[in-house]
Amino acid sequence: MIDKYSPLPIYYQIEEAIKGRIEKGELQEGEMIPSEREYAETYGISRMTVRQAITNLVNDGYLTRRKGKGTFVANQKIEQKLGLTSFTEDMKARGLKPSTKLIDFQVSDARGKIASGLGIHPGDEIYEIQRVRLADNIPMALETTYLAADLVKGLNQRIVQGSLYQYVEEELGLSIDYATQELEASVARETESEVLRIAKGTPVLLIRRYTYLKDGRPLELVQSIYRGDRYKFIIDMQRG
Ligand code: 16G
Repeated sequence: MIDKYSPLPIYYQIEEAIKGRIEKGELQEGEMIPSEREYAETYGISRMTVRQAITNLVNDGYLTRRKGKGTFVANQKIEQKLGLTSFTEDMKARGLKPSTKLIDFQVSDARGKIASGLGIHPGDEIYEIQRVRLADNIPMALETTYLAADLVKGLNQRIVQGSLYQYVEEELGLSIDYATQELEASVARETESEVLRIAKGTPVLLIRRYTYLKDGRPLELVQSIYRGDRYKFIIDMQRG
């Protein structure tokens, strides 16, 4: 499989071979890969070369090293297209079971940026909801959602443990139309790391979404922390 006369560096060829096996499912998530020594012997190359290939795959998120144990195939990330979909829809479309752990549900008074973002007056009532979103029981994101109580009528704890978008569209008959979203790199703080079951300081994606209805009224402000080891967002772009 390795071509020593190829212009492609040997470490790169090894990298592609391992990646290929992961993509074909010959090496499964969580499976331990052969040791550097084994690879070196199989391919008749130096351990240094193998190490370089493995380090690159670790850096690219294909493999993870566990101290004193070995190198394993990393969990593959969920690829999410940036469309105006809900968490429930996204997970179902992937054949994963969505669930929600409600952390907080409060009715409070709108203040500052939240009031202006929701197009309401300071002091107007809002729902402030904090939810951990899980896929097949694995925590994926921590979401804090703000909604105007006057617009999203009758919301309760039970409803937000299911799909908020489904309630808004099917029960309230409102048409969700568009959103703007900001994406930023960040690291998990103490509370976030606990609920997402990741180490403190792990890279995460911070997303802010402002969603609007067809008539232009703001529906929600959402701040989410997505696990960087589980998620990648894909943006389609077109010129012109
Ligand atoms: C997604 C949205 C969030 C929305 C939620 C509704 C992002 C970054 N966020 O998580 O804005 O509130 O879906 O999901 O995509 P639900 O209908 O399952 O409650």
